[in-house]
Amino acid sequence: MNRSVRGDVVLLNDGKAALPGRISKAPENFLHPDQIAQVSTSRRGFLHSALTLAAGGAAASASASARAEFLGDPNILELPQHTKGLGRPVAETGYGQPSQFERNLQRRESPGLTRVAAASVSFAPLQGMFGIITPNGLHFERHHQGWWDIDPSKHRLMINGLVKNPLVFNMDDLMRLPAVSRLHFIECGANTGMEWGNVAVPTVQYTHGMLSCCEFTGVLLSTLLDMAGFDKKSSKYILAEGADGSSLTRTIAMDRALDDCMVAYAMNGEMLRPENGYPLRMVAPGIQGVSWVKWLRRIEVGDQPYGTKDEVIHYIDLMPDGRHRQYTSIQECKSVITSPSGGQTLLDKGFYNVTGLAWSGRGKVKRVDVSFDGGRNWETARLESPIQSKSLTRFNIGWVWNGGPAILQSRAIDETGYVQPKINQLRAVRGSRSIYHNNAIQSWKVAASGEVSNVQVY
Ligand SMILES: Nc1nc2c(c(=O)[nH]1)N[C@H]1C(S)=C(S)[C@@H](COP(=O)(O)O)O[C@H]1N2
Ligand SMILES: [Mo]
Repeated sequence: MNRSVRGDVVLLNDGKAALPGRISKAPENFLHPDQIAQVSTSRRGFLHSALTLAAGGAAASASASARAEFLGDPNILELPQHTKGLGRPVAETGYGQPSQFERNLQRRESPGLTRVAAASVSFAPLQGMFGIITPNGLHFERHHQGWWDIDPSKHRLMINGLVKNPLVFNMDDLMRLPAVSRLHFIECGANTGMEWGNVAVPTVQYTHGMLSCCEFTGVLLSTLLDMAGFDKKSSKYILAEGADGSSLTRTIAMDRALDDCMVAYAMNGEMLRPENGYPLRMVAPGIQGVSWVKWLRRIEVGDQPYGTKDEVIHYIDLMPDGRHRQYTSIQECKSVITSPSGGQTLLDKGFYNVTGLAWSGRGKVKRVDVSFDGGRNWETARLESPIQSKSLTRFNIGWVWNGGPAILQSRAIDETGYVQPKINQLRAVRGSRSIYHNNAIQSWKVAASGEVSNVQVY
């Protein structure tokens, strides 16, 4: 490499620092929520509209933000009202809201996916988020049968099955028990599922946005199972059941249940949001999202897997030989560059802080490598702290765009030594008819025009 990186400053061959380039935001950042419905729902139409919007956005930003002549810049010379006048007293609402200028950063339903009644999903806007914590209002949502705001005074959690003392807790009882707080990611098993085929979903919000990471507070499942006196010899599994109409029920192996699963009532310092399972949800670290049962009302201890509909019909992967993989729970090591990413446009040559997220359902992220040439050469990115087990890890790396075409990729390695695969390596084993557990390396192509798009590199 003909350059060196010191902190965030990239020094070129001549020892000068590269001027920072600018990025226009992904197309959905320009859309008003009402407009998204107007985007064509056909796959090709969606892609086309997204690219058209991206191009339009680039043109607009390029003219609006041409480098200001600092000399005579009225933003410096003229004292604005907010410097001269009285500010408002404390915020109007007791619960604060983001700046009005940030209101287009929203979780969104994919215009390319059809909502079937209340079976719905909204994606987190990863391209506009920082660090590793997902703000509660931007946490992705996935509901099989809609969401509810359940009265906590009426909510109960039952522990039954192979236990000496079946128990029923109300929320007050639960919240008096020894509590733990832990940082964990949740990823829907279907995240990045469209990429199994040849569908190029245009933005990182829709390729990877069924992913979030919060500090959860609650009671370890082992605490509850001990209180109920579970039968240590015969009990091998638990079944978690939700209180919504989807009859969502998932088997979790006892060793995992006892290891780090928890029954959580809080996320990021406040009670769970209704759409994320208020007042109680399962937190199953490293395991696919579907097992994080929301509105959790019952845990049954058993001696064999339960084979529920969400385990034998759904959440199975069709293999090339026609058989299905079942009980695939762990989210393997994965990463994605969140900026620059699909739908954004690089407006100038120069320095970019390339940033992204890495995670593993098996422990900590050990290393993230980034390539700017489609995987021929790799450089090691900086990992930001904290690096926690089964949590998101933020990575950053400096890059100078020379104005030519480039392909950006990230490849994560976890503490078990597992290396995130390329899409063709994954397809060689799993075929292309799966929906779930696609943890392949994501490629973003930067065109000479600066437009960034989703491509698959074999
Ligand atoms: N009771 C219940 N729990 C549920 C679901 C549901 O529909 N009902 N959806 C599951 C799925 S498929 C996922 S990916 C996660 C999504 O959690 P979130 O909506 O908090 O992001 O919740 C899981 N738990
Ligand atoms: Mo899911």
